[in-house]
Amino acid sequence: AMLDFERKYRIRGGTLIGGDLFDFWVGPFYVGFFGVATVFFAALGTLLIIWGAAIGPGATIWEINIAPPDLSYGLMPAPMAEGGLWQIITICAIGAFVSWALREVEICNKLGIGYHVPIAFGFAIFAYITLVVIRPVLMGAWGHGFPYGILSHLDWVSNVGYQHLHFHYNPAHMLAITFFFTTCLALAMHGGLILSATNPGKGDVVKLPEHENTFFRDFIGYSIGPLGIHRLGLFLALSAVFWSAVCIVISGPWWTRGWPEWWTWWLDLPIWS
Ligand code: BCL
Ligand code: UQ1
Repeated sequence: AMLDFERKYRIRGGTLIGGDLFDFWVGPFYVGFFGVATVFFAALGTLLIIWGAAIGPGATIWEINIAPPDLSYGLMPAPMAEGGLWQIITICAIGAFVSWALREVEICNKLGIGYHVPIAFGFAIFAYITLVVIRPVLMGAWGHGFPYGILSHLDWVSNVGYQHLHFHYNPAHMLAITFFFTTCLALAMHGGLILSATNPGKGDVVKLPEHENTFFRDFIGYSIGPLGIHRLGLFLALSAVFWSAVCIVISGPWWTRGWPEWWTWWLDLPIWS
């Protein structure tokens, strides 16, 4: 059944492409040109993954591995069974992710709200494109992309990590991890605070932002506020993904040695001598 506010907000327009052509809903889902595009790319990509799994060696889901072409292919298209499949699946993945983001934009347009959600998703897409397009292009071969497989992509992360001796010394990786962990801290505090205010216990009334602010002012002398915490949360989460993309795009294209060695700039500071 359609909720009354759904009926109210199901208005025409706000599409980026195709005018009224796909401007309709299927059940609860808005379709749009980009809904059709998402389904197309996702379905094609999934079928190609199933094909890749079928021609691959493994017998279980863990062994599925659709690898990028050998480094010797450089930035050329490769034969299907030798990485061409990976190349087309990558195109389908990017097509599906970008279409999904643009469908979010169309929904924002209909509602007259900001583009925060598609922009946030855009950061995740940017991290993925950094891994499978930007860094491989900068390094001159699609073979630097990561393989599509549950265990094989873990092996790739480990191998690329150890190629740089000790990836924890990568300063951008440090920042990314710190932002990921701080995001968890912020969401745990926020979730806890909201639930504490809205679940006062039997017979007591629900508490409002004044109580929330007062808790944190009593506790640490500062409250960022109920709107501020969401700005902070978005900033922390986007920063985590942004610095992730940075940490991998500088590993190889810019810094080719072990990451511990990068810190010699610190030991070389004139203040020590
Ligand atoms: Mg490390 C990367 C944390 C140890 C080597 N590492 C990362 C980062 C993150 C991290 C900062 C991955 C997140 C990311 O990119 O998000 N590493 C981390 C932590 C430790 C750690 C916390 C730890 O020890 C506690 N790393 C190590 C060790 C090294 C190492 C020391 C191995 C030996 N690490 C590497 C390497 C890499 C990382 C190499 C990276 O390449 C990676 C990185 O920075 O990549 C950018 C970004 C998010 C995405 C890319 C997801 C994109 C999602 C897309 C757009 C949408 C998908 C939709 C989906 C298919 C739909 C599904 C359908 C639904 C189910 C219906
Ligand atoms: C906070 O200050 C606040 O405003 C009242 C919230 O909104 C409900 C919160 O969820 C949190 C976690 C805080 C505290 C956060 C900081 C950074 C002081």
